[in-house]
Amino acid sequence: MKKEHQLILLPLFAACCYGMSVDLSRLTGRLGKIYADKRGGAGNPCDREDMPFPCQSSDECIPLKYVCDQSPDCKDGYDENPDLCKAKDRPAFNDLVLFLTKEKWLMSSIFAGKSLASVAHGLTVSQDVDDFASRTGLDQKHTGMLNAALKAAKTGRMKPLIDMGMPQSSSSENTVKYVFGKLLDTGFY
Ligand SMILES: [Ca+2]
Repeated sequence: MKKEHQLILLPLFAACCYGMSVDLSRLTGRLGKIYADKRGGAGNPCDREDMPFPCQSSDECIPLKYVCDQSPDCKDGYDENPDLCKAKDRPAFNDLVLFLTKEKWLMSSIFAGKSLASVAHGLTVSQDVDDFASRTGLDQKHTGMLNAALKAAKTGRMKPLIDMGMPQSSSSENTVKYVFGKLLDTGFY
């Protein structure tokens, strides 16, 4: 992959989490999955280096710079899909799975009863908390907890998070602040 494409793909499909270095092979794997999901095959069907992004319901391929530039370039408009464009600024799905695995207290408190994959996917693509609650079926009580947790991270007062089970360690606090900060910066709360 050309270096210029790597530079564009980094912000588009991944965000580095809690000090992990960005692993391009992992990104490529993720792209492969996205492409496979989209067209039912394996790998990226767009083999021209200057037009590597596949539209969803046609054989069109477009340059990455046209993805999420607020102007539809694919006939089906997939390049401006709200989920896709939200995900480009969010931590990557795989990074969120690692985060939720490490911060188990989140899964047993706020996201109790939900699957790791559905929470990670919801956090990646949802426009905001209400959209997330609707996608994942989070009930009112737990949606309230999620709002309270995001508010706590926003104000920097971590007590509500500790009450929800967050370990009192700088490692957990920094990790949660980083990931929640990414959500706050992208309109999730
Ligand atoms: Ca576009």
